[in-house]
Amino acid sequence: MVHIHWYPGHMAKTRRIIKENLKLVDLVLEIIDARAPKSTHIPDIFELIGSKKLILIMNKADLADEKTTKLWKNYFAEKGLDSVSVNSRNKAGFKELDEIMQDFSKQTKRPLRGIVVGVPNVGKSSFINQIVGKKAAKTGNKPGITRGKMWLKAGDKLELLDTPGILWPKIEQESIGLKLAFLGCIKEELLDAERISLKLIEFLVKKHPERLAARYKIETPQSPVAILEQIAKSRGFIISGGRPDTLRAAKTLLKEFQDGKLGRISLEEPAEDDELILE
Ligand SMILES: Nc1nc2c(ncn2[C@@H]2O[C@H](COP(=O)(O)OP(=O)(O)OP(=O)(O)O)[C@@H](O)[C@H]2O)c(=O)[nH]1
Ligand SMILES: [Mg+2]
Repeated sequence: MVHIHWYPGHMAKTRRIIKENLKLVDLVLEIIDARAPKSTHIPDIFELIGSKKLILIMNKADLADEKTTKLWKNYFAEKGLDSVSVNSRNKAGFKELDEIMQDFSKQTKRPLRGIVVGVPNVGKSSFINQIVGKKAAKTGNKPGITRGKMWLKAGDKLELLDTPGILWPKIEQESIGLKLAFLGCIKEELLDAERISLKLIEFLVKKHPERLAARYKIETPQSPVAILEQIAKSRGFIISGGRPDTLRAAKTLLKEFQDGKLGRISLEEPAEDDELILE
């Protein structure tokens, strides 16, 4: 099991901020990672936002398998939920989001007010920067960078509140915890990088052995531990006594996976598991 100790104080504060600001907003933009739309989704979002309009933003779509992202879009549509796939680095997909918001804004006679929520590191700040059109919110590749709160103007039709990432209380399934770890949504200090990377290797061997082999110039029909050692050796990560530095290899693999260096890879498909609690 992935043992993660969340920060209950910080989390309760985030939830309180969101609840306090909900009465001010017309819609909630939940940023999720397109590579794992289920696992990066806040499980009890509706408990938190009540009947506010929700739009699911599948961010980092450039790193996910395109076909799988389409399956997710259909899946959400079947549940009656609006979703868009976007890339917050180059603004791809933002036009479709604009259209959804235009449609929705016909109901109000003033600029829409929205709130952006999501688990750590899914790209909330990057998304806001793109939609606001200038470097407004701080971004970084480590979870938990955003702290305070602020309202930002996104053109004359929308105003957004940036919030810290929500940390949710329990990861009830090990697979969800693992995917969050693979995607960098959990603070590195809280993780056993080697153990997580062995799980990632298991997944890659099953689904994309050729990519693992090609990137690290290794043979894949081996145990995950042997593969991790091979990665260390092929990168020249050696510690005293000539032993492979598997911790460094583990961190490298995780980082490179997160950055899409192994290609576009989705971690889950809607058909695999229908336990997504969206209603
Ligand atoms: N490839 C790709 N990378 C992205 C995208 N959006 C964000 N990133 C990267 O993901 C990392 C995290 O982005 P942030 O915008 O800081 O994420 P956040 O959700 O605000 O993170 P916290 O505030 O720490 O919870 C950064 O390295 C971004 O450059 C995207 O659409 N595609
Ligand atoms: Mg942020």
